[in-house]
Amino acid sequence: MDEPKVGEEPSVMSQALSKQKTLSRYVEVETWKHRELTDLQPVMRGIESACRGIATLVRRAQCDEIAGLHGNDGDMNVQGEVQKVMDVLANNILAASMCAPGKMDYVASEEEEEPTYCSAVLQNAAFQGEYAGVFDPLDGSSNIEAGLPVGTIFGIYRRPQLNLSPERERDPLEAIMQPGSKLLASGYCLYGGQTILVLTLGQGVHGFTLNKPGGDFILTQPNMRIPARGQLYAINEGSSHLWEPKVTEYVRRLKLGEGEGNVPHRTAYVGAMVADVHRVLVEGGVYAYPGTVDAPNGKIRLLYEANPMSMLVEQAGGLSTTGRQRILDLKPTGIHQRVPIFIGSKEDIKDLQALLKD
Ligand code: AHM
Ligand code: MG
Repeated sequence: MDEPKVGEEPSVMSQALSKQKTLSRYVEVETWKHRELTDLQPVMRGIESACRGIATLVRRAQCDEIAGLHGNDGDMNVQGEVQKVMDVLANNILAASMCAPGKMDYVASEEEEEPTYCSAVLQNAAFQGEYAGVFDPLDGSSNIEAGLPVGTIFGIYRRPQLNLSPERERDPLEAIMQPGSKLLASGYCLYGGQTILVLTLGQGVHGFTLNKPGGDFILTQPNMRIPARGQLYAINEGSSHLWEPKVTEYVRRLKLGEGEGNVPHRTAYVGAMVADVHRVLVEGGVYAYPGTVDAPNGKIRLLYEANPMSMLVEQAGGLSTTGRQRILDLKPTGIHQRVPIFIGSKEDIKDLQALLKD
């Protein structure tokens, strides 16, 4: 893609701009090529608009005094975590934007105990859509008050076509209780120095950057591929005394670069999965949130965080595992289930799998 250069004639500049591929153009072309994805086009437009809106809110959070807690002392969400005003706002924006195009049946969010049915949002009791969405509306929201990066994570499933007898009721949650390998699309928006939307429709991973507030997402990182080995790891080392010994040993080997072809890894931890996984996707390495003695399944939610991120990273040539099982093969047992996760460069993750097998 030709980038306009500072000082170039305006005509050269506008020609270069006209060649830039936008997210909506990319989605349009992909959904023409893959007919089974056609109806995803309006859903993606909804997500794009939500990311744009949340980016604006994040930028203004301090000035508009919405960086703090929700409710008097902070309301709790279903995870037992204190909610921020921004968690609630981002949640409402995403639910409304995903339902508005009239294609989604329901959306399930990290912030809500039960899924939101789009029939209620659309005020049409008879409405049934063909897709279901999952999202973490504001990942890493504890970063908000300090003005540090946060993100949005999303995934989209098709509702399975089941031949049920009339008397057997459909399980309303059947779509999102499928393994992550059934995701049709997933992605994240990173609200940092720039707003970046990274997407997979199952045909590779592409990164788009918002060119100005309220503007277009421009394809800036086509065909993202994660290096086979990295040189960094992102993990909350404050919990290392609570890890299983083999995880401690794995991190020791990462640091020292022990093992065939390994190199010393430095540590870098933002504390927002979207930002940490984005850096791993670009530079290679490992993001991990292991289980601990007091929380054996760790903190990361399977439906809203682990599965969409695992689809993206696998599509970019990486791996994602609990340490013992591929994340995308897990059959969910609950909509707010948590899982330990190690995700990133193929060779780095294979070292962990080998260590845990011994
Ligand atoms: P959240 O979705 O409630 O913000 O929690 C998930 C976040 C991840 O983005 C991040 O990697 C992790 O929690 C950080 O947790 P900790 O402070 O325990 O390291
Ligand atoms: Mg999160």
